[in-house]
Amino acid sequence: MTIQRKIIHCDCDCFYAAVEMRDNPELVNKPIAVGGVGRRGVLSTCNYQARKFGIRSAMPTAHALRLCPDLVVLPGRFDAYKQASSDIMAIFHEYSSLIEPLSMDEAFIDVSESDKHQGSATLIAKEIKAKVKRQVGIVVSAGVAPNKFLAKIASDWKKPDGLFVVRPEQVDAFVRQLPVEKIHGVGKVTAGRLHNDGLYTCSDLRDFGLKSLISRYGSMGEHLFRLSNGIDNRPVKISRHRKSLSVERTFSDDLPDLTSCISRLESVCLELSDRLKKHSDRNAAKGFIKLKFNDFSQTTMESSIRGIQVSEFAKLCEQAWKRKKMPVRLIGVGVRFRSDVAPTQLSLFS
Ligand code: TTP
Ligand code: MG
Repeated sequence: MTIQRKIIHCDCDCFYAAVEMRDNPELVNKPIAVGGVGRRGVLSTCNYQARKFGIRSAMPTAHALRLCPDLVVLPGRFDAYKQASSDIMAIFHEYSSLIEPLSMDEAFIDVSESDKHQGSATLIAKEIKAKVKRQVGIVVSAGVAPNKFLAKIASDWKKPDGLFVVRPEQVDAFVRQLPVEKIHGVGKVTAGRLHNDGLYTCSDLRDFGLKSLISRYGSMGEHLFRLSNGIDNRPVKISRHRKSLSVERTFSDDLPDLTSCISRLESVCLELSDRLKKHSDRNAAKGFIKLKFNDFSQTTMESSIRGIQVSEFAKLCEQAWKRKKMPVRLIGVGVRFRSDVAPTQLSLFS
């Protein structure tokens, strides 16, 4: 049985390089890459200008420089990428609570239940693209389809700055012409075996038939048959492993100065420690504060903490406030958990 959903897959274009171009417009019309500059350095990614020279992720930097001697290679600023990533994910969360991040720059968003734009996933995807561009300054490519398999292929179809939609009635024709390499789980080795059997496209897989696929490829054969028919019932899974927890409060009147911010901090911290009780199995490693000023700009500060102590958040608050020294409309406090406790792993054994 085919379950019909409305899934959007979003993936940022040349993500690390895009953050670098956003923060330094001089780089915009140049071929740039992010990666190791040393003798054994490897590139994490490069912008689309650099791709014209054949430069790719995971390519040795020295090789890339031979292809394009003018390539600007930057060392990478992971805090900036993490910040951009969480800003982008926060925008996705405005459209659905069913979000499955796959990496820093990509996520599935299930909008089946959304009533925005009369439920048009295409219009929602357009709005998400525009909002991320406007608020974060990063270009996202999006794919819209009735399932995860096709949404992920669709987001890649028109990159960069792409939006590609596979409507339910188009699934059959779209899938038929797909090369087997596009199927989730088909790497070089499986593709080689399929080619040896004369199977190059999803249409070939269908014609080969379920029985023959299973006898040649075991359970993988069934997977191939299902996807080559455009059937993928995997739900969008919310990541169960929460990385942080925070509480935010917007004040009806702006807090005019630091003293008034600090006087409100205690009750926000109390709420945070209350919410943390549900996560007593986790260790908070870092505390952070977010201030949104009355011009809507915002800033965050974080540091290591031992428990939720108002005095520690007050110190962060002071540092953050001094960056702008303006009236504050919102205070957020939160913690980041240590990553070494992994409930998802433990549950495998329970
Ligand atoms: P991708 O989404 O795979 O690539 P991209 O965003 O740079 O480019 P595209 O437009 O094709 O989506 O990966 C996201 C980020 O992850 C990328 O900007 C850098 C990092 N990354 C690595 O560090 N090493 C790698 O080998 C790859 C593929 C990505
Ligand atoms: Mg990307």
